[in-house]
Amino acid sequence: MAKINTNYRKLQAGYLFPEIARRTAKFQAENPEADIIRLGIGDTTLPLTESVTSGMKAFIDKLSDKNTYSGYGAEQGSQELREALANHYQKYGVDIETSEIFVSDGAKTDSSNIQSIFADDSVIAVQDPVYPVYVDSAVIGGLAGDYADDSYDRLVYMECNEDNGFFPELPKEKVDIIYLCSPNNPTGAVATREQLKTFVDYAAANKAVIIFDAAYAAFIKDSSLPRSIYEIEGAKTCAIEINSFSKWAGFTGVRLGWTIVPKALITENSEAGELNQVWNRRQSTMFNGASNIAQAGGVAVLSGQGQAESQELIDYYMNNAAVIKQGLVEAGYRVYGGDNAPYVWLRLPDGKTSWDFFDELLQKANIVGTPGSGFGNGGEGYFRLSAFGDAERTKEAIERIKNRLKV
Ligand code: PGU
Repeated sequence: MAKINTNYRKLQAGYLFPEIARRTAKFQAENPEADIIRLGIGDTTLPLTESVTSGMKAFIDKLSDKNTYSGYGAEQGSQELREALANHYQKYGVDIETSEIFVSDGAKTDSSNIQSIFADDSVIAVQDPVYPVYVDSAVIGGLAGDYADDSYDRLVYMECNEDNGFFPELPKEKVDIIYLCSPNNPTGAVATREQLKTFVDYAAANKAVIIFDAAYAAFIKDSSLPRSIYEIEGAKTCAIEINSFSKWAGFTGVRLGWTIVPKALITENSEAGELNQVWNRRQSTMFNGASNIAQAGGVAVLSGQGQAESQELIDYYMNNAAVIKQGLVEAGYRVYGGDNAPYVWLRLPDGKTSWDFFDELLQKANIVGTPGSGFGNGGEGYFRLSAFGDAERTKEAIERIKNRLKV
């Protein structure tokens, strides 16, 4: 007799973004004349750059010819892309071997799947608020325990709030896996070298592993801030890094990311090299490699011209972030993030819940944003606006907020 995985019943709600889409569609159906501006999901809106489309088209030409056609590629990704990525890390003074890089179809899948290479009694620590994928994946995999009193009893929540600059204190207890996301989704905070060093030291001392989600690394403008956790001494023994072409180069629909599992990484019961082999085994068994067309696009992003063009995309979005931040300050809100991250995180006036504000913003200004509580209890009373929209529409949205939702 088949039985379902009852862990799914422990999930608290539908996945956040489909829920927002559902509420927005309902509002639009009831108000067909409303001109809705979407600053909710962090989804890119600018087209792929010239170097990326030519790189992908050239690859499609190869696929169209019997002599140059290729089928399944290496599960770990093409050697060309892995080499280009290894070279990219050299810019930050970080030496990564190609065999430590695993190309994937994006950071979301990797940040979830990576949990399967750790013991099923692992204690996971997450920032609160947090990208919900880490928590929900732990729930589905049976690592989160039961939900009671607004939290899962086997997870350790590391509070990120105005008082600690949205970077957590070290866990008081011994934990095994620590998710850190910097630049942070949703708060837009970026960890300094000193802040990351405290976590690397903790992880090394406790033989814990940090899962470092750097999906927004390309948005860091301040050169004193680390773009990779491997810029921190000792991190290769205790950190896995996950990254993506999604936000960097507009690949949210193309799908391409990568994960670094250093050979030096160790755990309480494994020697250097074993985790790298185990992730390789997992990917070879359960993943057939990222699309070869997408990988050709990734190689193009990493070319000189490709990087310069991607930087233009980022500058465009970061200009939106500045417009959002400035406008919200003028409207009387306390705002965070937006300087080295494509998200602006605003504190709502006392007593207003995140979903109240979601409805108010939609009804009064026809703007879609993301309620902070969708990222966990620590996000209640906050709201996220995404800088990935069209520049003119973003300006229009901010004018509406200034006129209709002033604090
Ligand atoms: N990691 C973080 C921290 C993210 O915020 C996102 C996307 C991803 C990974 C996903 O990267 P991919 O490489 O494209 O898989 N967060 C967006 C989109 C929502 C979602 O469900 O991923 C957001 O609005 O938070």
